[in-house]
Formats: sequence, structure tokens, C-alpha cells
Amino acid sequence: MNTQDYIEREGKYGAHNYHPLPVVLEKGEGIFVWDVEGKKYYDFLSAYSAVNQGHCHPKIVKALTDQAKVLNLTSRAFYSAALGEYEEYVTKYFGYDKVLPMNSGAEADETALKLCRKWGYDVKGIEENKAKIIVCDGNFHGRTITIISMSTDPESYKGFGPYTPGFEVVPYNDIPALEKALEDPNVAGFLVEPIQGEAGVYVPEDGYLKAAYDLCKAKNVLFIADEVQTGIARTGKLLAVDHEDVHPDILILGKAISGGVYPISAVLADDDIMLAIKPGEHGSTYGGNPMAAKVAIAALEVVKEEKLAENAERLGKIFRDELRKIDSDMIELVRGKGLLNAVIIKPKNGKFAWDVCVAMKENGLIAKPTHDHIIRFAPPLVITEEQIMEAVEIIKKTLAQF
Ligand code: IF1
Repeated sequence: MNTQDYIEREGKYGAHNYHPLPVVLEKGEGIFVWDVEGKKYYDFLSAYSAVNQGHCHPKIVKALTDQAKVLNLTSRAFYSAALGEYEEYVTKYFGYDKVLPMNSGAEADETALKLCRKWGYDVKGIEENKAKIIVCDGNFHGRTITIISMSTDPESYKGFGPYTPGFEVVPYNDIPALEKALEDPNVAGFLVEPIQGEAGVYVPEDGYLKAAYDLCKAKNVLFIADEVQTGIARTGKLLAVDHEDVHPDILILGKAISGGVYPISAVLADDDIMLAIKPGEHGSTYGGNPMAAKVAIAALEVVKEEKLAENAERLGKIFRDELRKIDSDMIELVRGKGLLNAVIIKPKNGKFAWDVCVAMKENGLIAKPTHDHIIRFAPPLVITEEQIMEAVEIIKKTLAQF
């Protein structure tokens, strides 16, 4: 079978809910992936920042395979030896009293929303069914009905109504608008991405997160950070909120908490919030299973052992500087933090970000466009300076072809 055969088979038997770049991968190691024809690529997507520790990291894979032979799944009907170890590790790692383990990022966001509402009723004293959660224009928190109910992107929400009520949208990076929305005493929480990924790696002004946090505190409103994409060293700190020394009331993690090895997500909060959810009120068959517990510990250890935040911070600066030096009229703007970066592409002769990505693939680097005119560049954080420079050469060479 060649590349085309694989693509046709997926098209025939799989739902058409994606439009992938025409490359069929079958192997990964560190920052590289290989396609079914044996061609090697720099991976500059990292599975949307899930593979921060690099593909098939030996330590994380070992944690998975070792545990796979011992105990896979207990459900939460029983205790497991591995879960408590993970709960202690992850809460101390991020500085929270408690964790609620889930699987996907969307599930963790849903969990945070439920937790916030429950806290709003039981602790803050909001009248039943009146709780409101403020979200941001351009948000992306996943694909469930409730989450798309707060989306402002028709591609996400259109055709999937009726929608879940209880959300109010404010512009992102707009403190006065947030302040106004917070005047409503029924507001229980403010959910925000520290950098908006899907919106195109949209970095708010310095001080936005801290100011938003302070406003929430003043109104007894929970500041909820969705760090599913920005967390786990991606932006040059362990969490993107660390750039502004903000400690969210509820922290949502996913993706790289497993290094891309297993679907793991987590919601962290202190007791006064987390204990608002009582036995039987929330859960998941797989959440916190023994394999996930062992994998997450290993993946988080790798982040510290290999100083991935420091590497992302240092190489991110070099990468953006180098991209800005490229002499191409297709580059309108370079932005990002750490190794979460984007280039805004100005179309040329009917060629868009998609065409640039296809050409980069031919040249040995894979990345994905978002919104027609933006290319996200987010390699695994184990990348070296030399490899960053090689990747920049590929990007430069590709743009010169247009
Ligand atoms: C897809 C984007 C990235 C997320 C934040 C929660 C979730 C995500 C901040 C949900 C997921 C994904 C999902 C993926 C594409 C991807 C994405 F382009 F859509 F926005 F990363 F940039 N919060 N992001 O970014 O996590 O349930 O998927 O585990 O194909 O939908 P999930």
C-alpha cells in the first residue's frame, strides 16, 4: 500500500470530520516522525502539543508497558494502588489540594464547568439554575455540546443546537469587558485559555491574566485556566499562567500530561472548591486508571528531568527571532510564547497557509494551518538549537518557492 491507498481507505471507512495533510505516519521518535514511504519529517505540531516530551519517550513508554502487564483498569468502584500515588504526585507538582482525573481535554473542561457551577450553588450561594460562567470570544475548549455552546466559531457550533445556556462571552484580552460582565452576582466562574491556541496562538497582553485573576478574586468568582494546550512546559514555563504568577482556582490539564502516550486529563483545585462535588455526582470509567496514573507520573518527571520549560523558553526566542529574519512577503506576523508559535501567512498568487504546509511537508517538516492564514509551529520540547536552525532552513526554503 502506498500513501494514496492509506488516504483512500481512511476516506472510505472513516467519518469525514477531518481534513488531514496528505501524509501517512507510521513511526515516531523524539522530534521526528516517518511516513509509510519511509520519509522522515520534523514534527512541528506535536499532536497539538500533546507530545511535548517527544514521540515514544522511552521512560513514558516503559511506565505504560510495565503497568500494562500488571493491572489495567479497576474502575473507580474500587481503590487502586497506583491512583493515590499519582494523586499525591500531581497535586504536589502543581500546588493544589486535590485532583479529579479524567481522560480527554474536553472531559476535563466539562468537569471544571460542573465543579464551578456546583461551587457556585453550594459555596457562593447562587440561586439554583442561575449560575453563569464567563468565557472568551475565540475560545476553544473541545467538542462536546456544552463546550460548543460557548464557542464563537460557527465551524464548531453551527448545526449542533440547541445549546447549553449559562455562558456569557466577553472579548479576549479585554479587561474592561470582563469587569463589566463580573458585575452580575450570579457569575460563578471565568474560563480562559492563557494563550488562545485554536484562535491562532493569540497571546494576550502582558498583565491580562493577572488583572483578570484579581478581578475574579474581588468578585468571589473562580478563575479557571484551560491549560490543556498551553500547559506542561509548552510556553516556556510549567504553566502559561506562571508567566504572570497566577494560581488559578481551577486548573485544567490534558494532552502533554501523558506525553501523548495515553489519553489523560486532570482538573486541579483546592478543597474548598473540589469538595463541592460529592460521591456519585461525577466520574468516568477510565479516569485515573492505573496505566494513566503511572504514565502521567513518568511524563511529568520527564518535564523536570529534561528541563523542558527552560528549553522551550530559550529555543522559542531563537525560533521567533529566526522566523522574523526570513525575507518573505508571505510572512505577515510571527507570534507566540516558548515553543507555541504561529506565523500569519499573507496569501500570494492564490496560495494559502495550506499550500505552504503541503510544500513544507515535501521539504521534510510537518505543521498544520489554522483558519486559512495561520500556521502553528509547536515542535516537541526536546528539540535542540541545531534542529531548530535546520527547521528554520526548511521553512525559509519553502517560502522561497512561492
Ligand atoms: C481536534 C485546535 C489545538 C484545547 C484546549 C481543550 C481541548 C483542546 C485549549 C480539548 C483541544 C485540540 C483538539 C484537536 C485540535 C486541537 C486544537 F486546533 F482545535 F484548537 F490543539 F489547537 N482545551 N485542542 O486546545 O481537548 O478533548 O481534544 O483532548 O482535532 O479537535 P481534547
